[in-house]
Amino acid sequence: SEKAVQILDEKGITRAITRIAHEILEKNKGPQDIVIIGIKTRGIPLAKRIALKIKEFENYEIPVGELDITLYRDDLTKEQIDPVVNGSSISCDINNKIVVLVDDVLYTGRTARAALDALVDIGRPSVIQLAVLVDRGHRELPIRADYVGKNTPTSKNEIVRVKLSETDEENLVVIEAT
Ligand code: 3GP
Ligand code: 5GP
Ligand code: MG
Repeated sequence: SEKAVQILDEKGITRAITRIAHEILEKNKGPQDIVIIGIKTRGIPLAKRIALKIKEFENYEIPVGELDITLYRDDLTKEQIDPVVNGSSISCDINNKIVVLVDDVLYTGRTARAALDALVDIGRPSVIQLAVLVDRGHRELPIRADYVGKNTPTSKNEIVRVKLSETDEENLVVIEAT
């Protein structure tokens, strides 16, 4: 790959996840009634890592669910990409729960919006919050994250490559030019 700039190494990712776990506990005054839901590929290992940190801090097991949102495109131009929920998902009860959605990268906000749609179809959470490892900017909808590992302004022709040992056998985040 061309020029890649590393923005998080393994320790940086772990510190970000540790901080987010503390922030989730602080904002919600403890681990009760929280459900963590990872979005498709890399949101899922991140969700599990956050839940594991909370288990370490509080000896409390938070349920972790999964949501599969894929990109539906009617043609191949980026502007036509619309994220849609792919089949059924989420095995845990979200009624009256504090749902923390987790994704690796927040960009336009369209994936988060599709996730909100899916959640309100499934149940009626008391609160929905959003945690992301990287916020790269360029929102196209009124969506923001409650918990952010790293705010990283990008240009639209860059991509943020997130590698996690569960899916990629190493832990790092780099920005690449396309
Ligand atoms: P993820 O499934 O872990 O989220 O969107 C499919 C994959 O493509 C994502 O993996 C993400 O890592 C990667 N990706 C890289 N750049 C982009 C981008 O600009 N938009 C989207 N939607 N995905 C990207
Ligand atoms: P959004 O829907 O907010 O535009 O983008 C969020 C989703 O698209 C996330 O699930 C994320 O995986 C993916 N995405 C968008 N931009 C990037 C990026 O630069 N890098 C990575 N890894 N994923 C991205
Ligand atoms: Mg993602």
